[in-house]
Amino acid sequence: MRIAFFDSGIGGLTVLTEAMKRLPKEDFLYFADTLHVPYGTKTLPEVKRYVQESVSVIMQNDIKALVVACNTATSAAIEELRRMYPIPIIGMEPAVKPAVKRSQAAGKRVLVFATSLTLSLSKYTDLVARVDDHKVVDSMPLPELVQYCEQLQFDREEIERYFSRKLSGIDLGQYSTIVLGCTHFPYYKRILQQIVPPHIELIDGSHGTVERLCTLIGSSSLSTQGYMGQIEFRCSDENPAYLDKMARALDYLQTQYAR
Ligand code: DGN
Repeated sequence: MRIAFFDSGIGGLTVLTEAMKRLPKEDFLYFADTLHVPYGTKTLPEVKRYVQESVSVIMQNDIKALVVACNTATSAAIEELRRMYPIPIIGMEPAVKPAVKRSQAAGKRVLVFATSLTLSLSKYTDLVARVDDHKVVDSMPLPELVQYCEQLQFDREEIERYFSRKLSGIDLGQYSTIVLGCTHFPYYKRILQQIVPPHIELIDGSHGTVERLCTLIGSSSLSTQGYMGQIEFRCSDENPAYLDKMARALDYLQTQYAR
């Protein structure tokens, strides 16, 4: 049986890339809701409905676990999904907790990048309320970055200009950590790392999510031979050009982040 990954678009491939390293013998089904991408600028009822529709298609396959590889979809719908389906369902959580710990040690603040919807929902605001005793967490929505990513816009100068506009007027020296709270954002980790002061650490939730997946399916094996399984790509509008885009995006991630 396969493990399914789900996102509105190609963002979840950043999590799949991590899973391919930790579970090199597993087969995966990756499903993108291309009919409705992006989710981050839509309303909560809309996103709930789109997630339900996509997951009902995914569940028609033989699936042993589902990774909701999208922070927005996780915040909007994961509780309902867990009530509906009797398999392990793992979501994303912005890595605010480790970031706050680190910032306290450094006497600095934390900046969270995510979609507008993720930042507005109680899953995120409750998390911050729980872990941010000293009020060190700031946040910023970066909806355009999802659009850039969906267009496979990885041109360094263009992205640098975008970040300069977004971050102008912000004293980055006050931060120890930037949390990438959207699965589309790790595509830009390299570029961002070169823009921000070198002491800033960029962290995302992929590693934690994949660790949780390994625990829940009771399996993990590190391979020295690379990924050996099969991946099927699907998208809700069944557009062959998008399937090709997914393959190119995964290629990009693997060359950028080969470890
Ligand atoms: N990749 C999604 C996330 O992690 O929130 C957001 C993409 C989107 O649909 N806006």
